[in-house]
This record gives sequence, C-alpha cells and structure tokens, in this order.
Amino acid sequence: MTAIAQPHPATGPVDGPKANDAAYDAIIVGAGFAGLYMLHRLRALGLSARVIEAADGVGGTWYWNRYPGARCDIESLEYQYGFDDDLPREWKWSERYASQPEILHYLNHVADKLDLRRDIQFETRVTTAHFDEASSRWQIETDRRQDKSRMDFGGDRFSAAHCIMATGCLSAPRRPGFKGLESFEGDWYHTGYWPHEGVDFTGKRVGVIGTGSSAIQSIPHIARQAAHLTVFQRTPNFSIPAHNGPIDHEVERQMTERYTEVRRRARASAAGVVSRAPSERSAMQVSEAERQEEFEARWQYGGLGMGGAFIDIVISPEANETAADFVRAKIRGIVKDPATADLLCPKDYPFATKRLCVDTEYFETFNRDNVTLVDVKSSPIEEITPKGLRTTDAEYEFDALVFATGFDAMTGALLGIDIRGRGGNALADAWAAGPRTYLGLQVAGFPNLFTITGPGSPSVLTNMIVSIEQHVDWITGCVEYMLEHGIRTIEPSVEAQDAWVEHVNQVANLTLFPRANSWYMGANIPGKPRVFMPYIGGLGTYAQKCDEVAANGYEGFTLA
Ligand code: N01
Repeated sequence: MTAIAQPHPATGPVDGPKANDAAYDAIIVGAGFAGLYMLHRLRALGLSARVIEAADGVGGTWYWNRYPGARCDIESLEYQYGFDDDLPREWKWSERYASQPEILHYLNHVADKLDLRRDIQFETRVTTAHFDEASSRWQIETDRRQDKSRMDFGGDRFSAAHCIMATGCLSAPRRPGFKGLESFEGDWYHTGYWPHEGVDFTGKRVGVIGTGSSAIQSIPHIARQAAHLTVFQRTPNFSIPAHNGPIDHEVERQMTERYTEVRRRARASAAGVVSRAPSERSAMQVSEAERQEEFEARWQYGGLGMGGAFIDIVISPEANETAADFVRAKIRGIVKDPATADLLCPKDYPFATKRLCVDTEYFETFNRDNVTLVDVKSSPIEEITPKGLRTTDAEYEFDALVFATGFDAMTGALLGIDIRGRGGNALADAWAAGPRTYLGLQVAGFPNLFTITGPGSPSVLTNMIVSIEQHVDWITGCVEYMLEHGIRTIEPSVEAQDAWVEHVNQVANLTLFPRANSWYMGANIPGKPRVFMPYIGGLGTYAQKCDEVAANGYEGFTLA
C-alpha cells in the first residue's frame, strides 16, 4: 500500500502554536541510499513520510562528491540495493568499481522506479528538530519555504511522530579553515562539494591539499590535465590498487541469479561483503613465504580485501607491521624517486587503522614530471595567499586550489542540526564527550529519533549499503511493532546505552585502531572528542544483536 505524503489524517492536529505545521508519521532527513530506502519501507507500511533533502536531486554522498575520479571502493555488484531481487537483475554496472556518475544514475533510476520523488522536498535543509513532550512528536524546521500560504517568516515546518536521520556518515565537508583563504585570487574547490559542470584544469598550476581517499582518486586525473600539480601531504596513506576494469558478466550473472542469498551472507559477514572474505589465519602463524603469497594475491586482486589478509592484522602490532612493510615495499617499487617514495610511505600509524584507500595509478602519478610532493608535516601550511599558499618553508603560486581535507565524520551532519530531546536537551550537549547511542540506532532522551548508520554501529567499517538496509529494516520493524502495540514512543534506557557505549569502546580497544589519528577517532577535527565512533565487532554479530533485542520486545528500550 502506498501512502500519500500529505498531512496524515490519522495523526490528528498538533496542539499549540505550531498547529499549522504539516504533520507526517515520519520525516526522513536525507535522500541518499538510506533516505530513499527508508521512504520506500515506510510507504509500504501505509505511513505518511516526507524526505527533506538539501540538494536538488537524490544521491546524498554520490550527489555531492563529483570530483574527478570519484568512484566507489566497494565492488559494484555488492554496492547496490539488495532488498528487491529485480533491481540487481535489471541494472547493469559497466565497471568492477562504479564511478560516481554511474552510481548517481543508478540512484535516480531507483527513485523513478519506486516513484519516490513525489515525497521528497529538495533544496531544503532541516535546521532544527525539537521533541515536543506534550504531543510526543518532533517539530522540525527547515531553511526554506515551499508552503507560501503561511504568513510568518522562516522555512517550512513539519511535525512528525518519528524523525529519521538518513544524513550520512561522511556528508559534512570540512571547510578549509586556512588563514587568508578569502584573499586567494584563483579558484578553489572542496572535493566533497564539487561544481556540477566540472572543472577544467588544463594548463593550470594546481595545488591539492590532503592525501586521503578523495585526493588519492582525484590526483591522477588532475595531474593528467594540469600544467603542474603540487600535492601537499601531511600524512601519507596506505593505498591498494583497484585493478578496475569492465564488469565480468559471468560473475555478474552468477551473483544476480541468487542475489538474496548473496545479500544474506553479506549481512552475516564482518564487513558486509562476500568477495575476498577476511582470512581466518594469523599472520604470525604462517611462514614468511605464505604471508608474502597471501599479501601478493590480495594486492593483485586489488581493493579493500588487503585489510583482511590475516585475522590479526589490526590486532597484533607484529602482524600489522608485516602488512605495512609489504605495502611500503610496493610503494618503493612503483615510485622512481627514492626521496618521494619514502615520503609516500606511511610510518607512524598501523596499517589499515586509517581508512584504506583504493586507487588507480596514484603512486605512479608521482613519476610524472609535472607532479611535485610537498611534506607539510615538517613544514605546515601557514596561510593561503592571494597568489597561492605559504608553508613555513616556501611560497607557492597556483591558479587553482583543491581542498581534499575530508569531513566532520559520523557526527558532523547530525550536530549540524539543532536537535533537542526531552526537557529541551541538545544532542550537542548529550554528545559533548563523544557520541553516545544504543546500537547506533537511538539516543537516550531523544524518543523516536532514529539515526541510520549512526555512531556506535558498524557503518563506515562495512559496505554501507548492507548496513543501511540492515538499519532501515530494523527501524521499519520497530515502527511496525509500535503501530501494532499502540506504542507512541521508543527510546533507549540510559543503562542500555551506557553498556553499549562501553562495549563499543572495549572492542575498539582490543584493536590497533585507536593508535591512529583518523576521522574514525574524530582526530581530524580540532577540539572533537577522541572516541572511536563506529562499532568494530563485525556486522554479522551486530545484526544478530539487533535482531535479538527486537525479538525480546525491544530489550534495553523504553516503550510508552
Ligand atoms: O578525507 P580524509 P577524504 N593541512 O579525512 C588532510 C570516504 N571516501 O575526503 O591525515 C594539510 O580521509 C589530511 O591529513 P591528515 C572514505 O571512507 C570514500 O579523502 O589529517 N593537510 C588528509 O590527508 C574516506 O576515508 C571514497 O594528516 C590537511 C586529508 O586532508 C573518507 O570518505 C572516496 C589539513 C583528508 O583526508 C574521507 O576521505 C572518497 C591541513 N590543515 C572518500 N587538514 C570511495 O568510496 C586536513 N588535511 C573510494
């Protein structure tokens, strides 16, 4: 059954001065993979739901990240919806790793096929979401007015029984905070906020700041166009070749024939993928020759599977060092200038404890005559100047600057909205010492607020689409349960939340992850609490726990 996204008659008017707000069963914030699927599921329950989206189209992260070379680092056949058997069969991916335009095309196809757009309000940003205890409903305000009939000022307002954040984990680009940026006379760009019309760097002197995944993907493309490219690196990254190429149609046929089964296995796996599963062997219990053979096989296969070459790679410093040494040797084998190669070799954090990168000819790019690598760890960038930038060592002139400086990950988009729960308490205060959730799904004191792939869930450590579907399915089941049992609100108990946060921290502390200054730890944002935000216990274990909680009448939650 399909509901119509209009004020829901069953919900009734909301008391008080906001009685004119459009009332829905659910407001969903964001129209990426998560928001689209959530809308589809709630409609099937017969609920009224509206998606509020800042962009003028669907796609979320794949709408914004249009920088040259942007593509997925999970294989196309796994990085797609799995809830509908027809979708994987009818959609044909062209490459092993899909490019950003192809993924965006896919999401537009899904939005059309499921007729989702009529319930999405584009070019509108949610600014506040306040829980009204009297009505047990969320009051949501936006920055834009579509309802011209209202006489007051401000954006459209909504009231909803459920407020569902599908805001993404890497969707709040980190604005470059460099002194003097406004004085720069050339053009500057952020990879996470790229112009739709594209950028032509032909004949230009370009500076790229940052060497994370976005930089590693865009640098080879920019280098092929620019007159000269200077890369400013603070921390080198471990990157594995993608070995991208046309899709293997036989693999595609086999996978899509039994996609439900593939997806069931993916959800039960540690990282939400079935290709190149993590090994069960310890790196320290095999011979040197066997270790090298495994590393080489995974390097030749390409992609993120390198991180799962041995079970103890992110647990044992010795095991980790063997993987780090292997990749460093590869870098030195590719990059001809020994000093540049040395600079490109990560040395001061364990392998795979910052998100691994997957590249196409990244290291090879530094063999080009028109590319220079500058170490800004030893001589940091002091300021942007009208003509370029100055480090503590030297001054550089550019026609264009590209900031690949990343995101305020996992909490940035949520805390960018003024979210207030019971007693007017702000989420920003509740999370002042780091995010606290129960299962990454809900926050104590914020009834009926759901966070799809929120902090405290496996999210960014997995194939996001599998984790998104697991969360959306769980939330749908929860909302259905509430409807069936006449329950108006659900929220975690403080005790259940505290116990979960402690468990998330304990598991993280068994690994080497906390040793790196990564965005997983919030370390890329000055002043952000240093907390390992995702849950590293594995998606399969986690999904089972979520299912058990639901089967036990939503154990750990308070239902009223
Ligand atoms: O951002 P990042 P990203 N001076 O935070 C540097 C996903 N993703 O956009 O490491 C100089 O990784 C910073 O240096 P440091 C993926 O999960 C996926 O590249 O803080 N440098 C770092 O090098 C990824 O991990 C895909 O020392 C400064 C860089 O900027 C995540 O998004 C593609 C600086 C930021 O790297 C984020 O990736 C792209 C300063 N003041 C992204 N400030 C795929 O699916 C920051 N830096 C393939």
